[in-house]
Amino acid sequence: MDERVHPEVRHVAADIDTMEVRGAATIADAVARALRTQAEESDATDPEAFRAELRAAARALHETRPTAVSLPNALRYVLRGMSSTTVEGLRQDIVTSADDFCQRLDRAQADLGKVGANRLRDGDVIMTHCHSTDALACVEAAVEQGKHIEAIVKETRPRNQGHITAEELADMGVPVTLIVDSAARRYLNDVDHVLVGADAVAADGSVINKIGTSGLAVNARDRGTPIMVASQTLKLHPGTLTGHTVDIEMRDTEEIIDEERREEIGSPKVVNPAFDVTPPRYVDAIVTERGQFPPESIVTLMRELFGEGTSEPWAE
Ligand code: RUB
Repeated sequence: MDERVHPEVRHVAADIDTMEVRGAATIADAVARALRTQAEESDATDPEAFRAELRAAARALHETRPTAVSLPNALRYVLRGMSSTTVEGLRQDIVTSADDFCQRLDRAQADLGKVGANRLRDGDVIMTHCHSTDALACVEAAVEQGKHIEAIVKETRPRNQGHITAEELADMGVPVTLIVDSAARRYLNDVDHVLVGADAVAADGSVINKIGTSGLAVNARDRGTPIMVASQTLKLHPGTLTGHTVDIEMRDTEEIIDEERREEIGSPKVVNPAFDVTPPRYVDAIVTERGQFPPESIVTLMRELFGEGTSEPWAE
């Protein structure tokens, strides 16, 4: 790694890589704070060296995981704050834009939660997949409105993020039933809403989220169960406006099976994609802090927010 990258930033990058820090919004918050640290600790003596150091830190953070677009969107937001002509000025620019970003993130999640809560009725049962802070914000807001919500939580192999969801729902006072992923279809009849988050939303309204989301959505559509995606606008993928596709992360196969067991069962090839793509026709609503959108109209919001495309300010 580039030697200009501060040890604390390396630490954050390693935590994202190993999923100690995970989930699109949490990753975005962590990288914004990491750039703030890099700026505060920088001993660059001229503005160009300072800018180059910040770009190096951003690249190190960007290389960790490829799918959650909140990560590059966060880097872009913070780096674009640099407008001063002195090192001290630039340092303050980064501190201000990182703080502003983290505050906006929190506010967006709270606002999104209120929109999502309006879709939930008293007595509703939701089914969740993985762990999404945006999705849980909707449940939390509904509970705060006095609604009784129950949840069927998919465990989400191989990393079992469903356990985190179960724990956080229990803390909100929501009764939880934990199921293995393959039991989802069986229990969809008991469910009023499938509620998931997003790592990225493409210009055509496709939702990129934890592997298994698309199968759940297809099954839910078959059963007539509405599928709600909680996704603050930070997850909108600007590159898809200009024809880029979203890179799906392939993770270590040891997350699924260890080497010894794999050999015992005849050394099959093992693949471990972390995310999948749910086409817009299986999504009923994308809930953002700007209101809810049918997936087909998300492109209008993207154009408003990003224009026709973006460049990467951390590129050399
Ligand atoms: C997390 C995941 C979450 C989204 C949204 O995957 O797929 O649904 O990131 O989360 P992983 P949030 O565990 O591999 O990071 O709403 O918190 O941004």
